[in-house]
Amino acid sequence: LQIQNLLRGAAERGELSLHYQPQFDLGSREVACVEALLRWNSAELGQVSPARFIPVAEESGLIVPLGEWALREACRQAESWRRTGFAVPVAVNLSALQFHRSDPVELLERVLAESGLPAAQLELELTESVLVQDGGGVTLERLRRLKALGVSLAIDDFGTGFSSLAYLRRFPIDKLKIDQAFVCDISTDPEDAAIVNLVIELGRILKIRTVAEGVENEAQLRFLRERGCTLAQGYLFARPLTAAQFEAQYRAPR
Ligand code: G
Ligand code: G
Ligand code: NA
Ligand code: MN
Repeated sequence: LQIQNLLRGAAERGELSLHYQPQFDLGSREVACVEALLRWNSAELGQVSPARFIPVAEESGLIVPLGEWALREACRQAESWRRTGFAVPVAVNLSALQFHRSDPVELLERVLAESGLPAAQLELELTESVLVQDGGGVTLERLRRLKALGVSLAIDDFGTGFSSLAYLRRFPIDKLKIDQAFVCDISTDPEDAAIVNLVIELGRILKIRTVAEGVENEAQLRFLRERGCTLAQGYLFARPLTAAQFEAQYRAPR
């Protein structure tokens, strides 16, 4: 409850920020996109881990304004980079509550217009919990309208939720993020290896890009490259970085 009360005013007190973690193309080895991740530096509690405050935000509904803050800030930052010749698509996490409780299409239209960021430079990461609640086709309708705006859609933590394979055919998905729980032991555990293989193969057949999350070592990378995974994200390449760090490391010198 203390966390919840402090979190309520966090944006107004300027305690929120975003960190940026790149995804690398396994073919070209270049940064393909960057995921924006919320950080909270509380005046009272110090740095609070998202693993602690995101669940509180989800339960209390605070994720709606927090998520909106993150979306707005990520679009502002990406547009500021783009205008100065550093165009990198940004991926933003959208919680199921944001998607279902209010109209995400209206929000996206508003934030894109306000920031000036071209929609093609924005990706939304949705968890499987977004897709399972398909109240009479409302989810499909919203996803189609988001796609019509020009944003791309990724399924986050793929394989940990309840999505059925049928969703992949029905919904206009551009990218599958293979959860780090499966990636962790791919080079030693045959069952995890088989699951990751299948997801990569599924992506190839359905023409959906695949991203391995939580890549930490060369053995995992070798496995993913051999199997034709499209992209990788993880500590082996980069930790989540501040905007300044990300720019300093990945912006080509002018
Ligand atoms: O940043 P870290 O990798 O510790 O993130 C922990 C969790 O918090 C992840 O599940 C991540 O998806 C989630 N998360 C981080 N930023 C946001 C955000 O802006 N919105 C939502 N809904 N989840 C976020
Ligand atoms: O739910 P989501 O996938 O958006 O959250 C990503 C989370 O995973 C963040 O908390 C991020 O800090 C963390 N993360 C990113 N790369 C790695 C990694 O290589 N190893 C581990 N253990 N965690 C990672
Ligand atoms: Na993820
Ligand atoms: Mn994510």
